[in-house]
Amino acid sequence: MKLRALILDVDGTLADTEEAHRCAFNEAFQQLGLDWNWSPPTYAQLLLTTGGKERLAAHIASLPVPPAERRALTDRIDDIHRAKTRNYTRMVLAGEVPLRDGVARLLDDAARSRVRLSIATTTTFANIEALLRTSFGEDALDRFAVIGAGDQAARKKPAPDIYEYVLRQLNASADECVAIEDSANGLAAAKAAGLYTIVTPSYWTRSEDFSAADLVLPSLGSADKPLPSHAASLIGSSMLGIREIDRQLNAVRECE
Ligand code: XBP
Ligand code: MG
Repeated sequence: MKLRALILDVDGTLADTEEAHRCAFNEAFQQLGLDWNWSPPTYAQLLLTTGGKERLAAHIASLPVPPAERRALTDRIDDIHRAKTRNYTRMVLAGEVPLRDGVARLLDDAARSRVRLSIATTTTFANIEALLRTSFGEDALDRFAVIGAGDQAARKKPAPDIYEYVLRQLNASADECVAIEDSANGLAAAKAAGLYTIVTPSYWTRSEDFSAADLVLPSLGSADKPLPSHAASLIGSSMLGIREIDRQLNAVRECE
């Protein structure tokens, strides 16, 4: 079975973005005169709801307010989210959200190995564009055969919709592709789509349950920051590259 494509999650996988998202939300609340402030523990809980707009709705649903006020706040979700996205993209474009370790190396390796790159994320396209262009330059989007983002999926992760959309656009079957994720919601979505799934937990998801993952590594590893020996022993290398992913995928597919 030849590995044909990688399907990469964005938030927490390409970059540890959620602290910037949290600050962007709080800045939007101030800009719009809302007396909300999401602390890290509150945000960690809210992160279990994927999608910024859905997260806002979950927060509003938790507020002890009269129905009329709840409806009025709900009507403002799109405006709040637009302000938050402006704040977030400003932070990303200012270089405040670096890629995670080994991401740039793996993408280069995929290009050399003629393995297509794609994205399956809950976040908005504007956020992806800002992160990719800041990280890889103006033509960064051209490196990806398919980008599946945000509202393109009827149901957000943990539903498989966005992964199924990307597989259709790739015209590839799940058993020829590998997903890379950071969260339990993302893992559930990728597995429900039938994908071999590698998880590199992020700061915000490190205590989640990844028992359904095919492989869990602390990061992708790089020359500067090689994987620790226990993780390296799982893949026979101090860095996860296309060769290692291909080997892992075939070891599983040959047993099926
Ligand atoms: C993580 C999410 C997103 C971000 C916020 O997406 O759930 O909602 O937290 O981005 P990923 P938006 O699938 O990449 O891990 O406010 O644009 O939704
Ligand atoms: Mg993620």
